[in-house]
Order: sequence, then C-alpha cells, then structure tokens
Amino acid sequence: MIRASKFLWALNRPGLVKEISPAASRLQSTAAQPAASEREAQKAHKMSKKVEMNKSFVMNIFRGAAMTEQAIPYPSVLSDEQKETLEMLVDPTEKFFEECNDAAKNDAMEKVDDQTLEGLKELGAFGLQVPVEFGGVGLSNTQYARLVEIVGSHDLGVGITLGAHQSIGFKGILIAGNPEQKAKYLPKVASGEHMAAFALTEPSSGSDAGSIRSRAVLSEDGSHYVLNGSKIWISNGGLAEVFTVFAQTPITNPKTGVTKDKVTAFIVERAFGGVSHGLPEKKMGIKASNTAEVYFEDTKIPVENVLGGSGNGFKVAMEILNNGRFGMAAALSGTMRYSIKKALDFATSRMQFGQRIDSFGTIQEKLARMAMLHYVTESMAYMISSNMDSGSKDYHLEAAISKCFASEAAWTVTDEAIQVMGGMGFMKEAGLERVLRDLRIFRIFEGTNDILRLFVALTGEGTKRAKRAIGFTNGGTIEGIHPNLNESSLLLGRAIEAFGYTSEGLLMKHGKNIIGQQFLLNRLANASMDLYASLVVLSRASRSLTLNLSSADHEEKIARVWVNEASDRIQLNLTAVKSSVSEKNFSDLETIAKELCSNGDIIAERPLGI
Ligand code: MYA
Repeated sequence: MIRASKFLWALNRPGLVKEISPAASRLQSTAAQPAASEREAQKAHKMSKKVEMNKSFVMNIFRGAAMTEQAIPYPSVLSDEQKETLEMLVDPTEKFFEECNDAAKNDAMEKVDDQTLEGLKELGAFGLQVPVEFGGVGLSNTQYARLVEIVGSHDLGVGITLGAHQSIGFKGILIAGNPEQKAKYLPKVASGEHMAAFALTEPSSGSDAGSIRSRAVLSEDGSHYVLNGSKIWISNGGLAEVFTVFAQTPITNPKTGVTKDKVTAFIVERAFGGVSHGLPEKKMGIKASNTAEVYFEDTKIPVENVLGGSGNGFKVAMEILNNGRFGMAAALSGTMRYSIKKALDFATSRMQFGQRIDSFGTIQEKLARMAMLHYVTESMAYMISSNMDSGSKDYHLEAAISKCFASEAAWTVTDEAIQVMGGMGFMKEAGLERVLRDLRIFRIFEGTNDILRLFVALTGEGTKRAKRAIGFTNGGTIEGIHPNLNESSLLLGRAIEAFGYTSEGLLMKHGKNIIGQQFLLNRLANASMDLYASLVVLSRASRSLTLNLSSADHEEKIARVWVNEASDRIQLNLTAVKSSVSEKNFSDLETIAKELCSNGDIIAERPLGI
C-alpha cells in the first residue's frame, strides 16, 4: 500500500498541528520562537518559495490555486528545425505502417513480423529519443509523441514492443545513466541490435512496487553484485538482451551503521549469464508483443552497472515510469483517431429507416463525445510533452492523469465506434475488435489507473495550503483564456476554488487518516482529472481562436461542452466527499464488499428461490 511517509508533512502544516498532534503543538508554543509578525513573514516567504518551486497545475489546485504557467498559453516548443525534422519522419512512418505492417497478421501470429521489426530498425524507430551521438534520432518528447501517435493508430502490439524497449526498457540509461553507461549501451539499443526490457514486477509485487523480493548482494571483493529473483509479465522479456532490473540490496547507513534492504536499479545483460525466460504469455490483447517471465539465477552484475546509485532504485523506477506515461496518451490519441474515422466512415454511409444514420441524434451524440474525448487526450499529451521539453520537473501528476484519462477514453471511444457500427463493428474484418482487446491492458499496466488516482490524490493532499489566490482575474475567470470562452473560464475558476476548499476540508476532518479514505480519494482524483482536462481544452481552444485556425469554431464548441459537463461532474464528486448520504453509502458499500469476501460468493438468494 501507499506508505505514510509523505504524510509526515501534515504534522508541520499550520492549522492542522493542533488536531493531529497536540504534543507537536505544545512544543511549538514553548520553544524559542521568532516574534509573530516575523514568523508570518518567514511563513509567507517559505510559501512563496514553495509556489515558485512547484509549477504543476494539478498539485496547486489542491490548495485552491490556479497555477497555469505550464498550461496557458498552450505550450508550443518545437523550433522550425525540429518541425522540419518531424515533417521528414511523419510521412515515411505512416507509409511504413500502411504498406509494410499487417496488424491483424501480427495479432494472429502472436509476434511482430520479422520484416516489420527489420523495417522499424532501418527507420530508426528503436532509438527515437537517443541522442544522435549515440546513434539515435535525437527526438524531443514532442517529436516522439507525434510519431508514437502514428504507431498507436496502426498497431498497439508493435507500439508496446517499441514502447517497452525505449519508453521504459532503456529510458533509465537515458535519464539516470552515467556517460560510460550511455556510451556502452545506447548505440546498440538505438539501432535495435539489442532489445531492452524493464523488469520491476514480481509474483508478489505488482502495484506495491517497493515490496519486490529479488535480491542482489555485493561480492566480497566489491567488484560485482550477485542477483537472484524472478520477474513476471515483462514486456519484451523473451527478446531482450538488456534489462533494467530492480532488486533489493543491503545498504548501510554511514551515520547509524544500520543495514537495511533498499531497492537498487541495475543494467543487466543477458550475456552476464544466469538469465532465462519463460514461454510467451497467452494474452487477451497486444498479442503481437512478447510478454514473459524472466529469471535471474546467480547473475553476476559488475558494480559499474548500478543505475542511478545504490539504494536509489525505487526513485529511478518512478522517474522512468513518470517520464514514459505521456507516451501512452500520445499513442492512444492515434488509436482514437483510427476508431473515430472508422465510425465516421460507417455512420456517413449506412442507411437505416430511409436515412443516413449520422442524421440521428443518438449517433450524433456518440460521435461528438468521441471527438471530445480525443480532443482532451491529444491536448494533454502535447501539453505534457511540451512541458517536459521545456525542462519542467513538475509534470508527474499531469502525466499520471493523462495515462488514466487516455486509457479510459480510448476504451470508451473504441467501444462506442463498435456500437455505431452495430453488428459490423463486432466482426473481425471491421478492424475494431483487435483494437478493443489491445486497449484493455492500458488501464492496468504502467501503474493501474486505480493506483495512479490514489497517487494523484495523496500527492496533491500533501501540498501546503496558500491563503492567496493565484491565476484568477478579478472577475474570477482564469487568466489567459480567450474571451469567447469567458463563461467556461469562470466555471473552471469556481471549480478550482471549490476543489481547494473541499480538499482542505477533507484534510481537516481526517488528518493523516486521509490515507485510508480511498472512497473519498478516488472522487477527489476524478475531480482533479476533470479540472486538468478542462484547463487543457480551454487553453488549446484559446490558442486556436487566437491564431484563427480553421478549426477554431469547432474547437470552441468542444471546449464549451466539455467544461460545462466537467463542471457538473466536479460538483457531484465534491458533494460526494462531503455529504452524509454518500458517507453512509460508502460505509454500506464497504460492508457489502466485506460480506461478499467473507462468503466467497454472491450472498443474495435467487429471486424466485429456484
Ligand atoms: S511496468 C510496471 C509498472 N508498475 C507500476 O507502475 C507500479 C505502481 N506502483 C507505484 O508506482 C508505487 O509503488 C506507488 C508508491 C505510487 C504505489 N514519482 O511511500 P510511497 C516517492 C516520484 O508513497 P509506496 C509496466 O507495467 C514518494 O514521494 N516519486 O511509496 C510495463 C516517496 O518519496 P520520499 C514518487 O507506498 C508496461 C517515495 O517514493 C512517485 O511504496 C509496459 C515512497 O513513496 C512517483 N510517481 O508506493 C508499457 N511515487 O521517500 C509499455 C512515489 O522522498 C509502454 N514516489 O518521501 C508503452 C508506452 C507507450 C506506447 C508507445 C508506442 C505506441
């Protein structure tokens, strides 16, 4: 479970000290303190430093502030040269997937066709973000997002093969590797000569990533570690030559002399010996990608292959995952575009009851909602990639939200595309059933959406409160939104304030016990997702209106409907965490679940007793 460590901050929070820790409060009042005004000034200074330090919109809404610096104006970071490079890559990538790859065949074979793999290597697709000096294409996150979108629109099985390789497999070497590690490993993974994999999950450690049991012990002469353990569900596990492996290692605190196990990340070559793997797993979707168990038996890892410092492995793992999540939103934007196009082609040609079915309100609502979900996802993907390209470190919550949002939106959109197509949508030849199967895992891997929602809510609840409003105009709208969207901007402003008050109220009520209030935290997370989604669409539509893009009016409508509806959902979620009716419902739901679990079966008698 998510541990309480990050909640220690609460003991220092002004206003909460008394409720949570009377002892701490007493201590504060008796210790030598600066004069009250001086204390206030120090506090304000500290707070303003904190504000400067964290630019995440999502982090700041937990204190009722609209920190929009990373979001408004909608960031556009590519130089002309980067745009030109991208232009040269987009067409050949599209062409390659249209002409050389067969997603249905890969799915049926349960492997990516060898020719596809070779073609992708030639295109440089295995090293998109590896710097040019190490043989890669040297793309920025935004350029990468655009290409990944193409992959996602054609073949998610291939996407996972490429993504598990570069988005997480060797990403650790890119972001935490030292110059020697980069020089040694990047050229071969960039060319595709060596496939890479990320080995974190174990039989008894899934969401609780810190509880892994694989263990690496330093040899007596200090030259190498000896690794033992097994990993499960490793994408590319049966193909990889290079693994980023996480294992417990005994670490002695130099101050106290106490030795404790802490996670360390290692670069492990299959060639080190003692590395083996199981058969490819039989899966519901992304069948073309290889998923396998990987075993390490007395694998000798040279000490120079520790990645990011011994004992820092948990942080390295989190950084890799944080850094890769926007890619999922980008890929799934592409998938949604594919599904929507299928639905549009069908809806505009299918006649029923003497009319084209796109003339019916039921179909119109579906199509419009699909486009809205796509718009939000795409807006998130490119906002986050741009923030990362600008050097931001404050994007983790946004990236987690984009992963949850994209994986749920892509599922809904593809499911609805099948519905629009009716019986035809259910047929393999329509090309959507494979996509729906492929999509199911996206809500589970790279951090389940359930865990990521808790991560967002708990991290947000850990921010310090501010007394002053940030990011609002005097009229209460969000600064920088196009005047055509004033009403939506006002709605968002009000929702942010309400969210801030509610999250503060929750903390006052539950103190550090908020950690166990998952019914409430999920609703807070859902509201925060709607707030971020509203911000990104308002920002993007404002940019389009300001630039007078040909699609600006269309986007304005999407943004308006989105914010109107999101604001209602936010209100519902915020009411649910405060109302006594919901409190009783949550308590009943908890009891129902407990009764079911202790019975191990449905409890209600069959209605007719037969
Ligand atoms: S790979 C497997 C994926 N597995 C997971 O994602 C595991 C999920 N679990 C977790 O993330 C953690 O265990 C959680 C924390 C979040 C539950 N960023 O006490 P704690 C810090 C930065 O809360 P725990 C796969 O699926 C925290 O502040 N820091 O920890 C392959 C604290 O720091 P400090 C973080 O209770 C899929 C410390 O860590 C973060 O143990 C293939 C401890 O915190 C964070 N996020 O649990 C995909 N979290 O000590 C292919 C915590 O300083 C890719 N901390 O206070 C395809 C992609 C794209 C497709 C492309 C092509 C089409």
